[in-house]
Amino acid sequence: MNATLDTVLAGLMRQYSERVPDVQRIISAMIDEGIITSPDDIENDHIAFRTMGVPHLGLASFEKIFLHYGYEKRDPYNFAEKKLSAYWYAPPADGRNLPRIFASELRVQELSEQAQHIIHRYTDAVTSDPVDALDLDDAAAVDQFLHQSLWALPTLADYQTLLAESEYAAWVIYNRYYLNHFTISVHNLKPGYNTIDAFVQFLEARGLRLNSAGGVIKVSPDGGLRQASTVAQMTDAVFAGGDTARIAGSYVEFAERRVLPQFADLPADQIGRAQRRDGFEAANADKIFESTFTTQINR
Ligand code: OOG
Ligand code: NI
Repeated sequence: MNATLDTVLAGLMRQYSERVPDVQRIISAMIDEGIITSPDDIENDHIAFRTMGVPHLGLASFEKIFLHYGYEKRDPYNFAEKKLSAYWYAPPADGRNLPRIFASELRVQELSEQAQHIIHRYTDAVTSDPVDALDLDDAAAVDQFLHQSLWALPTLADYQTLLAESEYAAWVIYNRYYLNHFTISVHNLKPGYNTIDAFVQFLEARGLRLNSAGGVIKVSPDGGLRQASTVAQMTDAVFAGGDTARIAGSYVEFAERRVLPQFADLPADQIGRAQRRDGFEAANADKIFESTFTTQINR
C-alpha cells in the first residue's frame, strides 16, 4: 500500500519538477547556500490539487484516491468570494512525515450561466466517476490518471472567458489534476534559514518572485502557521485548434509551523510534527490561491 503511494507521489513530483523550473532553481540555490546537501533533505509539508465541482468529479471523486492510501479527511475551508471549498487530508501516520494534502473544488453552480455552460461543455463528457474505474493499487495507472485529461482540450476563447470570471476555473480547465504546488518545510532547516522570514529573505536575495497578495508572508491568527509562495510560472499551452498562449502553471510554497504553546519547554529532540501547529488557515490559503492569478503574474 505504502509502496503504491510512494510511487504515485514520486510520479507527481517528477512531472511537476519538469513543468516548474523554479523547483530546480530553489533546490540548487539551497544546495549552493549549504542549507541542504541533497533534495531528499527537504521535508514536503503538503501538496495541493484543484478540482472542478461537477457531478462525477470534484473532491468527492478525487479524494477517493488518497483516502485509499490511508489519508484522513480533516477540516473544511470555505472561500466565499472565490467560490471554492477545500479540505485538508492528514497522511498515514507511519512515522515518515509524508506530505499533507490540501485539495479544493470550484462550486461551479455559483458561476454565471455562461461560465457554467462552458465548463459543462467539457466536463459533461464524464458520465461516471472515473476514479471508480481505476485500480488504485496500480501505481502506474494512478500516475497516468493524474496526468491525463478527462475532457477535451479547451479552446483559447473558452479559457479566456473563464479567466475573466474565475481564474481558478481557467486554471483547472487547462491544468486539471497537475500538482498545484509542493511545500518546503522551513522549520527543520538549519538555523539562519528555519523561519519563514529568514527563508523569504534568502529566496528574494536569489531573485525568486514571491506572491505579494495580502503581504509576502501570511501568518495565521494564532501565529503558528506562516506561509509564502512563488508566483506561478508560465507554461506554453496549446489549445484546441492549435492556438497557443502563455498561461499560469504551478508554483512552490514555503511553510513554517511553530511549536505549539503547550510544548514550548520541550527540548528540540522531542519536537516532531505532533508538537507543531497542524492544519491550514483559510485567510492564508485565500491569498495563496492567488499565486496563479494574473493579478500576481502581471504585477
Ligand atoms: C491552494 C492554496 C492554499 C495553503 O497552503 O493554504 C494553500 C491552491 O492554490 O490551490 O496552498
Ligand atoms: Ni499550500
